[in-house]
Amino acid sequence: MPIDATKPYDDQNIFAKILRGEIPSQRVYEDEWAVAFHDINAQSPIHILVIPRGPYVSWDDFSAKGSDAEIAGFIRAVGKIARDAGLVVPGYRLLANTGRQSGQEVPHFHVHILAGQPLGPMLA
Ligand code: IU
Repeated sequence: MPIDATKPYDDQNIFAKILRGEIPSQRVYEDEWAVAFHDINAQSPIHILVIPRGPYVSWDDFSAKGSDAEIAGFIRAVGKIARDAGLVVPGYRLLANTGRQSGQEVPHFHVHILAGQPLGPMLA
């Protein structure tokens, strides 16, 4: 069920639980600002989700309320994860669904890193 991106943060959402280590995930990276893990329903051979440590519902929430340090730290982490995974030369796609019409399901801001095959047109 897609979420309303304007609703308050719910600290019982599944990614909050993953962040706190209450639910297992296949972590590939973590630092002060971000945690990354494999998507359980991968849409491409490489499908990594990157989440900020802070409590933000969506891209809208994060970009409006995140501190400059959190935003910079998060963006640098996304770049580093892709770089360290060797994705720069073959290429990769970043995706951040926001709210109902995008299909965002989990109400903790996340960026999808998709790679490992030709990804086709944007809305396919
Ligand atoms: P979305 O942008 O909110 O639609 O993406 C949520 C993603 O979270 C989606 O690709 C799911 O497969 C993924 N996911 C997950 O990796 N682990 C989970 O426990 C749940 C969803 I629930």
